[in-house]
Amino acid sequence: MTTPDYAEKIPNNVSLNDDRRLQRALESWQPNFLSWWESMGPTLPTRDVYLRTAVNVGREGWAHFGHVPMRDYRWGIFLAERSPDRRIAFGAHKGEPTWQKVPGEYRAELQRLIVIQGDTEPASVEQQRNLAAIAPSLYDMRNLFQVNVEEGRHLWAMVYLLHAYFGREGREEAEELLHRNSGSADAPRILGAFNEETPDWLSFFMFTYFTDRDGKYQLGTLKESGFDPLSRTCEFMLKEEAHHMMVGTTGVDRVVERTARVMVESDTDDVAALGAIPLAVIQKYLNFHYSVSLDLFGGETSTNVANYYTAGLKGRWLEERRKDDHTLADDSIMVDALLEGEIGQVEVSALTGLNTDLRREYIADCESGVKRWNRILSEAGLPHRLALPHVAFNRKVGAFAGIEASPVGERLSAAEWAARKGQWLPTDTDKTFVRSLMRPVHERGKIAAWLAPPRNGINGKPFDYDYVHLV
Ligand code: BYC
Repeated sequence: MTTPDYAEKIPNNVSLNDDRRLQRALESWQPNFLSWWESMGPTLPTRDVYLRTAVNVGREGWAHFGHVPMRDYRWGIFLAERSPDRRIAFGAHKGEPTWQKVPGEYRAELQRLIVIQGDTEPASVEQQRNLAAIAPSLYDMRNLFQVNVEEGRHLWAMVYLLHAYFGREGREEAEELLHRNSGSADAPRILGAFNEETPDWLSFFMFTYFTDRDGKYQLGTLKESGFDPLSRTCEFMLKEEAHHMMVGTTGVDRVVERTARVMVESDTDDVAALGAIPLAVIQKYLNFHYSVSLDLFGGETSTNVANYYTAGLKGRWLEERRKDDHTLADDSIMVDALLEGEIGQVEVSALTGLNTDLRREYIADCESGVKRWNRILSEAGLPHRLALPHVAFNRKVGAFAGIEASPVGERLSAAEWAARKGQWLPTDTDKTFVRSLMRPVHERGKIAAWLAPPRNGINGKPFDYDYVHLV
């Protein structure tokens, strides 16, 4: 393990210097990455931004904060420290030493998992590229850019694995990661949620709450991988991911807080005319982002996931804390299913139900967000509450992809759905309204009227710090 050297072209702690071929390959990918960043990354020109840059992987002092021109941000390759005695914790290879190279028989599956993970990272940067121009404060703009540069670094993390361990095919896949684009008709991103738009800041906060949280859970399962370089990469990515979670959680907090305040002060639910976002609109955005994020966990039953687990490639959330045999060959699980057209549950083998297992961990985490937003409402003395919609609501992947259901889980005909979906999902009118609030507030210490200021600034700095210098 080496300490990253920032004098190098690609800062890294993987001794890139010792492998000239790999170093050259990555150095030739670097300009392509930068030209992707220029053409698909943030559109608002800035002079510099107060950014966190990873400088080490230890528990303390792993990041440095300072104003940097965004193009000069040092996207590096960082793997968590290696534990020499680490053993595979699950599946058919349980107890064997973890792999330092790709096992030939699992090459295709591992590559696929890494490509899917890698594909989401630049996708989110593309989705968020126009948001800075309508940022509600310099603090928020800085957080957006922090998330963006770190998603760029997470792309580097996956590209490093592809280049270092998957030969020519890996290098080709690394190129493809820059060619597919979010929402493109010809070459879209792989997973559904990453082709949706993020046209406003309410969407951004919901995305960083719900979709980034899928990232947290998927990275958590890949951190368990028997392929040690993947595990160590994901471990370090999760460290950065905590900030993205904070942006989403406190972002929605602050929207709800502001709305609640206007509702109480003016004694009305109809806060749109007063420049705040009505709770009903917040609920619709929540419904949308939660349901498309549920799709990211794949089908309720999946032979892919059973194979990944048995092969030791992708574990469960907090695998080592689970009290079972970690092979699951004889276990079963109840999963959501459509039973003779009705929404119900069916018992399946625990292995094929692993996507459901992970989705349930995720749902429990999402419930904690809703609880905190409801606490804000209750502390404001309001009886209104937000809620997660039913798992069958607005699903495009898995058991409920072929049916329609209301947020409380009643089955609906296609005609009922078409007539009522505007009550539950953002309509064009809602989107236009939210968009109308997105007037940029780019002056130091100021904030848009639809959002409460944050309780804390970044790295101990106050809210009115000069987080971003515009050109
Ligand atoms: N959209 O067997 P099934 C993040 C495909 S987010 C389109 O049930 P499986 C981040 C599926 O690929 C985390 N297609 O699926 C967040 C399969 O295709 P094939 C990203 C979908 O394989 C914010 C077929 O449908 N990381 O990091 O068990 C900002 C049958 O499905 C979708 C990962 O996802 C969909 N939503 O599970 C930045 C981890 N869902 O085989 C970053 C790696 C499924 O028939 N990926 N399909 O061609 C995986 O572990 C799995 O591939 C999935 C799917 C969990 C995604």
